[in-house]
Amino acid sequence: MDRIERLAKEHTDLTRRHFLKIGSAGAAAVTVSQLWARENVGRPHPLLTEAVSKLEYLTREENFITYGRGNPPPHKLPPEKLHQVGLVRKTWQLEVLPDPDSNAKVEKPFSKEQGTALNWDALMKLAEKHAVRFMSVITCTNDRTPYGMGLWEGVPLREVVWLARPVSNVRRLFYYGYHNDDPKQRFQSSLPIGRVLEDPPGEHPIILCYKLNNQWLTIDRGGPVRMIVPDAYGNKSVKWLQRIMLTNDYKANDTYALWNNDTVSHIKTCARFIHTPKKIKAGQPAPVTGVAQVGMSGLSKVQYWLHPKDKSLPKDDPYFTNAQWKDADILPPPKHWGGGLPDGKLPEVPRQIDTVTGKPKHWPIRNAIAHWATLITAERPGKYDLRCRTIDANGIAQPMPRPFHKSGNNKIQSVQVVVE
Ligand SMILES: Nc1nc2c(c(=O)[nH]1)N[C@H]1C(S)=C(S)[C@@H](COP(=O)(O)O)O[C@H]1N2
Ligand SMILES: [Mo]
Repeated sequence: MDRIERLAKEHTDLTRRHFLKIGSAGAAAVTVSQLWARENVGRPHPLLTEAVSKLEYLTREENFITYGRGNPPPHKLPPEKLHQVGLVRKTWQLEVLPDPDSNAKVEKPFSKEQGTALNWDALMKLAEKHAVRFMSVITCTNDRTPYGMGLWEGVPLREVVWLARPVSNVRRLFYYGYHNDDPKQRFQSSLPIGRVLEDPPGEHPIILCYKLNNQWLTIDRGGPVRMIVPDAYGNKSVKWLQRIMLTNDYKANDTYALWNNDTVSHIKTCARFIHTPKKIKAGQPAPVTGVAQVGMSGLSKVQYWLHPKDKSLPKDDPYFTNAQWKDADILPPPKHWGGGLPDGKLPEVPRQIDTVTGKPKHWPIRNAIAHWATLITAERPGKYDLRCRTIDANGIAQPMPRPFHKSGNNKIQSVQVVVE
């Protein structure tokens, strides 16, 4: 057995034992994001151990962490209201207009007033020709935890932008969703037009997204249609999308910018624990699992460091660059992709999955996640701090010195392990 196989077996054994202990008390599936959410509020959950065997690469829709501002937030509106305000497929409309506060010129705007807004059928018509699918992670700039790892489907935004015939004075676009017709409740994001019109090699287009994990986008996820910006933090991926403005304004007029965030920050590479043992026996190996977020700088290694609490920490080395880090194993692509896909099988994802072999073209996938695992051992009883970090594809330790957490939360995580 190689190391990964042994680990997989260990996890199964561990899970089985745990199952026997808890009986059928709570066999609900727990996902990575839920575990993290619990940990964030300081309540580790007894199902943690069980969850290890339930790790799924793609997050099920219902297990995403949901964000949506508004009073009430759009996903809490009753069904009749959703119908009335264009938040069901039948009544949804998208406007693409020149910004009235700038001199942008657009020849064929999609406008409700002129009866030319883009509706669901028109979007589906575009989808027949232009639909793309890709896997990417949603993470909030301000949170340590990915909100969910999705397989998204949509029409590249540029297809609709070109149909609106922009002719001059367009440098950026900004966009927002339904907000109870109250400007104060509007959640807006913006993009440079250049990023919309083309993609760096290996990067995916920004899409008008209507499916997650091969199912229509639910209202919680921002349906019928949301923006998905695959290389940005979640705030660019506006939900309940209804209006896009083409503008000559050169500033990032994002709602998130007003809240002191760096809105053009790319996703950061970082590692987090999923399962760590509270207590282990001296000299005996114990399994640890985690997840790595693969950001703009890629991922080459996940590392961990077990440090006795009674030994002092190195001075003037807040990122522990001189510590005795050891390599963990980055898990290979899953056979079962999870996410509620039937049998865990992916539909065609030609951008990321080789259509002949059915395997990812690159691994790990950028702007996505990778699970990792390792066995830890300690000879001497006592209390230890277990930490994890990543080495990016440029060979640089992440987090690198970066006190600016408003550009994306990225810290070395530390948990306690007792050795008996
Ligand atoms: N309309 C709207 N879209 C929104 C938001 C919002 O408050 N309103 N929050 C954004 C932020 S800050 C994040 S992190 C993501 C979260 O996406 P999720 O709810 O699908 O996890 O949604 C983004 N899209
Ligand atoms: Mo966010």
